[in-house]
Amino acid sequence: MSEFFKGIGKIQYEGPGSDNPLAFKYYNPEEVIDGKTMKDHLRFAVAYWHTFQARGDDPFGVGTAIRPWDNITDDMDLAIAKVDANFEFCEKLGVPFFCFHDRDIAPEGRTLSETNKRLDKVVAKIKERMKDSDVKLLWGTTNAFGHPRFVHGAATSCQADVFAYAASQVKKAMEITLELNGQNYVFWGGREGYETLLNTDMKLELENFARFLSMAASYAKEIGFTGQLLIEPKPKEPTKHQYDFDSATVISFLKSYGLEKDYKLNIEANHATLAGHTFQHDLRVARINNALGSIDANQGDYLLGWDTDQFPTNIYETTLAMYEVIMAGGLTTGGLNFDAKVRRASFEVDDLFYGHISGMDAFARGFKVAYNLIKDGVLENFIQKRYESYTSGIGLDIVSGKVGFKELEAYTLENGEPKLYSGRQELLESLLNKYLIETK
Ligand code: XUL
Ligand code: CO
Repeated sequence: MSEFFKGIGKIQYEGPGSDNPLAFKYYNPEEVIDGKTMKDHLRFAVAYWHTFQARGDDPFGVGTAIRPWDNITDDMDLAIAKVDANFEFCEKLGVPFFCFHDRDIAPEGRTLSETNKRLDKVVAKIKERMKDSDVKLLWGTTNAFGHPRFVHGAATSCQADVFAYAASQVKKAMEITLELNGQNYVFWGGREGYETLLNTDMKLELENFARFLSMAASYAKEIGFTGQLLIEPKPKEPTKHQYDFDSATVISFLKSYGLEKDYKLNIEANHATLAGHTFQHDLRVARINNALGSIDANQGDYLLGWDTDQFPTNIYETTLAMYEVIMAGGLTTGGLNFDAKVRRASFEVDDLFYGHISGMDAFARGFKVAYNLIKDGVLENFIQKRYESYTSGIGLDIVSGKVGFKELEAYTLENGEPKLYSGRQELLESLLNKYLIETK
């Protein structure tokens, strides 16, 4: 087996003092915090599509990437070689998981059965590599948005035969995810939305979408897939309006169609910001609804209106994200998947390593800061005090459903104008900064 990333060895933890660009400064995989290693808390994953498929092309120019597999011309040989590249890359970085779309690992054939045979070949190769590797599959998914047949959507297509095609594709992708012991299965509705309502039966599309997800959940049970099913919200791009707009919309959709027991959410930072929320907001909405499943770890550019999928480096945001994760009880079957790509001008292989190392360090640091904030009760104690009035007297009567408008009017007439207290935002922000700067 040939080595693809020559000259790059296993990435080691060297600590904050290190200036070695190919070493971790904050991510110490074996460090135990609260009884668990950092590796187990953070559960990083490499995204196959960005790392092994993306070429750096954009609407204005062709790909710029220079990759060690560029000389392989046969597309199946290339698919097999990329499996080796994936395992070598994950092992060198010490990343325990990877994630893929069916079409990332094997190119489509002329028919569905030829395509499925190609998938089987690559899956056999992945299984063989898994035998003597610790690298596992975090989640599998289906690319039901790239091929022209999905021009009007997949589960929400106006054509029933396209709905059927998408179902066949998800069926197979679920089977291979199970075969590879994948811990979750993700649905991201890349074309499940609309360009114009002038030609759209929105009610039927939403109902069909729910039917599709219900069939998927039944099939998962039928084949014994016990992993978590996840929906990844995104408000727009590629469609003008995507049905899985944000956490709140997806949770309400799931509840409307009785699917909330079968699905949780995969929250992506840059999707939350495209929806006009912070990353923390969408994670919080998921957390309080017991729907936080997994995370696509990246960041956007606040000056750009599209999904730039950059490696996460903003420690303020990784801290607040990990705050929600810890408060939710950890990632359980989920992980931090780097749905992130190097910039077009970062076309060398080293850049793939730099991107992942900086993302892993940013989340490791964010995790520690968040852990300390929670351990010291910095925000939670304040929040508890802020809402204290609901724990006794009239507040307790409100939350326990003992009073209605008449009793509340009587209370107000008797007690008069409420005394108000400061929200102390600036104080809390300065405390957060203190933890960001001083956490060891
Ligand atoms: C697209 C996106 C996808 C999903 C998986 O914006 O995030 O790559 O994560 O289909
Ligand atoms: Co994503």
